[in-house]
Amino acid sequence: MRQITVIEHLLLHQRQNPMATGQFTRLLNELILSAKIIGRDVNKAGLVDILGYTGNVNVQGESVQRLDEFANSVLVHRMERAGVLCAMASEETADLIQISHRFPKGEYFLVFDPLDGSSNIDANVSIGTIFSIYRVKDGLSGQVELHDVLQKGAEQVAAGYFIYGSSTVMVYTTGSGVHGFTHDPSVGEFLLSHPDIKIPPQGKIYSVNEAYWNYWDGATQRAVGMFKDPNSELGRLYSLRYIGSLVADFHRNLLYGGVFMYPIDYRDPKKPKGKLRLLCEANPLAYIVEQAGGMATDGVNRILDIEPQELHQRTPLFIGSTAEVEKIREIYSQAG
Ligand code: AHM
Ligand code: MG
Repeated sequence: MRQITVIEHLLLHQRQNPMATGQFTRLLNELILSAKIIGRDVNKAGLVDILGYTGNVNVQGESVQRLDEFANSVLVHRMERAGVLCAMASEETADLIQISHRFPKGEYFLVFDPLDGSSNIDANVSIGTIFSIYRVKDGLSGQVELHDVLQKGAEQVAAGYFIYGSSTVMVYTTGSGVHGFTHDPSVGEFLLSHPDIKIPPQGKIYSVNEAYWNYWDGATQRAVGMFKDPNSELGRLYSLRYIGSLVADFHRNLLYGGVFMYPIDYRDPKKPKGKLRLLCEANPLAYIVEQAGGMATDGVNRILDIEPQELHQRTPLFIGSTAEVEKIREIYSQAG
């Protein structure tokens, strides 16, 4: 069987795909290489103890970074040198990451969560890197300001994630469907394994941290309650699946159908909009789910229509199959 790599796939779809420019291909190549490096270190995370590393210093006297810091530094280092970005933003960094004057700049703005779900690393749970790409005005030079690059999610030109699990998988969209590629270590390439992914219109899975039940408002409790009631309008009893690693929960629901929820809760008054971040988590997954035929909302608004005000803005998130997300939106709209 003919095996197709990500870049071949991008170029094959060149005619329909205006994203297959040299700059964009370069950007994607650099992201893929970064993910291979991150994936390699994720896979050997458990060996750190066996090899006798202590504290933060390894046997060579080099400091051993936490994996999320490592992932962040790999991405910043590689992407800064790619010559295709005007700026970057990372979940790990408070401000915009400027491209040094030593490197050429390009027309893209990259946002990423370098290692989402990293608190799960020690238990061998799947974790992931999420990315979101925007094109910005030409000719941005010098210091890039937030207002130069902040755009709503609907303006994304590409988005995707790498999931480091039983195998490493890359899922991405450039606006013409969602495609998945599995890393084949024997050839060192991501090969097309999930062409044109479509999320089932209704699933059987709901994913939410139900321990926060007492901290939810009535509408959220009603929305979640619906999945435990086989007589609800959705007409079936659901299964609860919650890994606590966004990429892993999202990826499973994308393939099997269902809904992932991270609603507002009132545990922490400092987080009145939930935990997840609009730019590096909600927007890229919302773009993917819509391209796969699903939906993403904050309960009221389409995620991709939210105008971002700040880099690390948080948002409630309901994302997945249309039947469930529509129903949740209905419940919130009735609650006013
Ligand atoms: P992180 O970016 O600090 O890793 O946090 C994000 C993670 C997501 O992967 C996951 O969906 C969520 O936090 C789980 O949160 P909770 O433990 O509150 O259920
Ligand atoms: Mg995260």
